[in-house]
Amino acid sequence: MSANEERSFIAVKPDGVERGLVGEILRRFEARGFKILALQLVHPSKELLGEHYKDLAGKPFFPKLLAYMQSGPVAAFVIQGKGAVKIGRAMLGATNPQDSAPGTIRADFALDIGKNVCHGSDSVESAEREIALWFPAGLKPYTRAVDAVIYE
Ligand code: RTP
Repeated sequence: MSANEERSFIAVKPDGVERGLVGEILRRFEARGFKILALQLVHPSKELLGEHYKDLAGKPFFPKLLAYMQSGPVAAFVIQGKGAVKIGRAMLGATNPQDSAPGTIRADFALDIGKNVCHGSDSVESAEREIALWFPAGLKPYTRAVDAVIYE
């Protein structure tokens, strides 16, 4: 896979869906130049979330996190493009919205860590794992003429 084809898994969490922020968040990634490679509204099972957040299983906030993530549908999507993982995280902002830099999604739309609107993969390896988990049927790559204008 070329550098321009790096992928990240992004999710708008139930609070973001409830607040009607899906379009705004997708818009930001599209405007930056990323290709939306997959897009789905998911009602995640406890099993899916247990796997997704398996590194956090021992944390005191884990049960609250699972309840939050099951409080409504999640808008799951995959972005593709140069620097997708690092730029994706930067665009979301720090995990705790109290620390997020102005202009990031969490700073612009959230106040509490337990209602921080969105998720983004933290490494290329995590992205691969999360994409396989949330899109088990696989992805269908497609070409975009505009890539010739976005990339040098
Ligand atoms: P995410 O996976 O959602 O992108 O967040 P992250 O990597 O930046 O942060 P992580 O430590 O993996 O935490 C996952 C999510 O758990 C919730 N959380 N609550 N102290 C708390 O109450 C607490 N700490 C974390 C947040 O929703 C965080 O995004």
